[in-house]
Amino acid sequence: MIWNPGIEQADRETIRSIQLQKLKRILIHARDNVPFYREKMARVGFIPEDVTRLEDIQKLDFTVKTDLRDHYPYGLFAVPMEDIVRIHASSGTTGKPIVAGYTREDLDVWSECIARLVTAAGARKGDIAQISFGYGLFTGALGLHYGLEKIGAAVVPVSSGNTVRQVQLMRDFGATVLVATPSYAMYLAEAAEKAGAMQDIKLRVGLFGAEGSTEEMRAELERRWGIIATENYGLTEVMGPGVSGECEYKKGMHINEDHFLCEIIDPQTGEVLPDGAEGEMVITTLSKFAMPMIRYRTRDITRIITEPCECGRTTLRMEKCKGRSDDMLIIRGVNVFPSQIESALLGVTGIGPHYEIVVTRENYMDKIEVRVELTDEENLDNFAELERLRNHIAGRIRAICQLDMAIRFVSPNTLKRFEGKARRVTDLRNQ
Ligand code: DLL
Repeated sequence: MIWNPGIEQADRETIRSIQLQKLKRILIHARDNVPFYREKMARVGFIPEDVTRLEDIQKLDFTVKTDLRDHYPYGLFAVPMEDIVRIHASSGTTGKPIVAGYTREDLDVWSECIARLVTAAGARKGDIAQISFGYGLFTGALGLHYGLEKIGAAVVPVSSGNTVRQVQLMRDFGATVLVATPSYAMYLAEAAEKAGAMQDIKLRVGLFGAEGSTEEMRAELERRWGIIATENYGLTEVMGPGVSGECEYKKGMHINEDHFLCEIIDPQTGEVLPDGAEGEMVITTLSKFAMPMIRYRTRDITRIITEPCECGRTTLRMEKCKGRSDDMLIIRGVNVFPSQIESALLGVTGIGPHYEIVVTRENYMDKIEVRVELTDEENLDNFAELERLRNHIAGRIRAICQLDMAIRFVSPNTLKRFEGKARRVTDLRNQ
């Protein structure tokens, strides 16, 4: 089922003309109402009324996270405060939070974007959707909440935490859709298995997102829950979830192109790359009136897929994110994304799906240790088996990352579990 065939199956020319018309409108709105954008445009003599092609936007500089921090909290809002009806924020790891405001129309657009994506993933009227994202300033929970209600699903706003009770509610309420981060979905699966509840759970679809996960992690989640696990993408700065999401074919995330104009750039040089090339995603919001974002650098590394999708939607897709450019580890000069290590680990028999990566520096040499849980406690004393497993894992990692990493085995259920976004990397090199 396609929620909005008029847009999701429009021909490319129609999409581009909608984008152009909306781009012009939002650029004018940004210039007229946000001094930051007015100055940005004035510096290069940019006149929104003169825009005739989508590519004209390349004349403008990028907007970056520090621009939002510098204008904390409301300095990039483009409407009077009385027109703002919702405020969200993302905590970030350092510094001031990133704040996002929404007008009533922005909220309607948000629900529409989510309605399309959850429908594409297979959610329907009649589904019971357990939302296990944390409710609060985080955009994930309320974003999915209103979009799922819009399609007629019954939303169960459980929020995150209290994992044992989550499993009980999932069983008792008959949840058919689970909304969570992939890492929390994995933790919940373990809890459901431990409680012997799996056979009574009716989940059908997983709507996962807010953090990266590999195909191997997806396969593990699908196997454990017996579901189809889909992924969606977004960020607070431009809306929250709702930018893009997978359909049932799981071949990239369909972009809501009438609301987001996406470019891929070389993260080093800022040069715009052709469709298909890997680089950093840059997003311009085409419909967000409270806080337009013009050429926002997401730091997320992905590529745009233009080949038609079997589902019949004509929208461009973005590939699963490889990681964030600022998550990339440089180990003895070699670039490594944590997602590559995850790919190497998942699916290895004898270890669980949780892991931690610890980076240190000794005598000017970077050292990286990967900690994994054994599934069988008894193997901790089986030297021969541990050596075999260690060599096997180290070999898989070497093949993918071209690096040697130390592998440390720990007892089952001892690594940290996450209820929201997982933090798997500890980099102690600068301490
Ligand atoms: O995580 C919005 C969201 C909520 C998306 C729920 C999907 C589902 P922030 O907290 O601002 O917003 O974090 C945004 O999270 O720039 C990516 O680095 C990362 N991220 C989000 N979705 C994915 C994904 C929400 N599917 C940041 N794959 C983004 C990889 C993702 N990374």
